[in-house]
Amino acid sequence: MTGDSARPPDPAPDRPTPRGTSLRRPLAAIGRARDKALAAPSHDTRTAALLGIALGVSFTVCFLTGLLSHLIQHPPGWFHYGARPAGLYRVTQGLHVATGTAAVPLLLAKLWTVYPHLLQWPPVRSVAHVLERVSIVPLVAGALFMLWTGVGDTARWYPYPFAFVPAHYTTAWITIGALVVHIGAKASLTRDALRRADKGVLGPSGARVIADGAPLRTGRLSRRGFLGAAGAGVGIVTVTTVGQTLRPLGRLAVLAPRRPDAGVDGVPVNETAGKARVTEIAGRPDYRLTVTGKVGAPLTLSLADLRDLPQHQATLPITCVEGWSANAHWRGVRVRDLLARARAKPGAAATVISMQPRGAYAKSELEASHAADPDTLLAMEMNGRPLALDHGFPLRLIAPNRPGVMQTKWVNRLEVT
Ligand SMILES: Nc1nc2c(c(=O)[nH]1)N[C@H]1C(S)=C(S)[C@@H](COP(=O)(O)O)O[C@H]1N2
Ligand SMILES: [Mo]
Repeated sequence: MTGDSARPPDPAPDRPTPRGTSLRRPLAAIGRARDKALAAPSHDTRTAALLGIALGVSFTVCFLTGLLSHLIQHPPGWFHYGARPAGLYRVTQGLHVATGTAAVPLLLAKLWTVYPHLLQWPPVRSVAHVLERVSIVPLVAGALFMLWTGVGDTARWYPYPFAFVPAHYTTAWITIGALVVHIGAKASLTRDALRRADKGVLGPSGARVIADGAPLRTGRLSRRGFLGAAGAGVGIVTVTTVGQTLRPLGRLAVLAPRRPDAGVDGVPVNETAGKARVTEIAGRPDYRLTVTGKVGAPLTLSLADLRDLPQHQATLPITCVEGWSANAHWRGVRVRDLLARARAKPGAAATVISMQPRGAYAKSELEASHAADPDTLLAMEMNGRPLALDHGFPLRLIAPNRPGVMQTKWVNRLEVT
């Protein structure tokens, strides 16, 4: 064995401390265990590089689709998101959850691959090396936090005292920043590891631990076997969850928190009327929809008035940010017809307000592009039946290309802005 990574640990014998002799043995034992681990292909640089690339791709897609979803829900002034294509958000958010889910087995495999490298001695070699080491802390902690809170959110599991959205969003930037630094630090090593067609095994610094052509120890998992197991892990978690949004695989979605076809009238329910505390108020016979704000003629409409207006139909998905989505057939009044009737200016936007007394999703903003779209409805029917109470009876918003959290249920007010 050659190379600095294979050097036994040096507990600085020229500075004897009272505990020096007692530390020497365990350090040497750790060094031996590390070298033994490093000799396995599942811990070598090429394995780490291949897993790193897979993780880099999945985290990048996950970050970009997550950023898009955040911008749609909290749009800064410069950001405008169109209503078309109608199913675009379904694809990007499906990708967000699928790539985040796939990253779980990849990250576990990567941590397994590199853990012996974290025991290298001496721990510090150069400024670049220190930077690279330090960047690993937010990278590993951030990645674990993102996947834990993200997977938890898909199951509506929040076992922590802080709010999910700001924590998940802020940590995303920290993690992606650390990832960029890490890729910069590892680019050349990765390139070298991938170029090498031989079976020599590289230690943490790229130094040869086992010479080219030397037979690898038998009885160890081969690189192909280890990567195959990681790939199988990705395949299993993907096939058993992606059906929550990819309808043909719906039956296989046994690990998905939601089946897209299981729910009231064939569509899942996120917040029930009971939880939203609208059961009593939504059923009142004196229900009225009001259209107010920047309008020439404010409207107050009963359910009978709404039914007398021209009705339109659209097939549009509900796409929950948590990853599930389901198509439904909707029937109701066009928002743009209501705005025109109230003599709102062309190009007006609106706030859609529900009867729900409190909650982050009790109202949503409708951009001009969505307000003007012919398929943006205040629906009274879903899948050929009167809207169920849990789906937003008596009136709910349904619009193309929009996160589920913004498809406000139990609507009783449009405030034109
Ligand atoms: N008023 C109100 N509307 C709401 C919600 C809510 O909590 N309150 N939840 C939203 C979320 S997160 C989703 S995914 C969709 C789900 O609609 P569904 O329950 O009819 O499937 O409703 C949205 N509309
Ligand atoms: Mo949702």
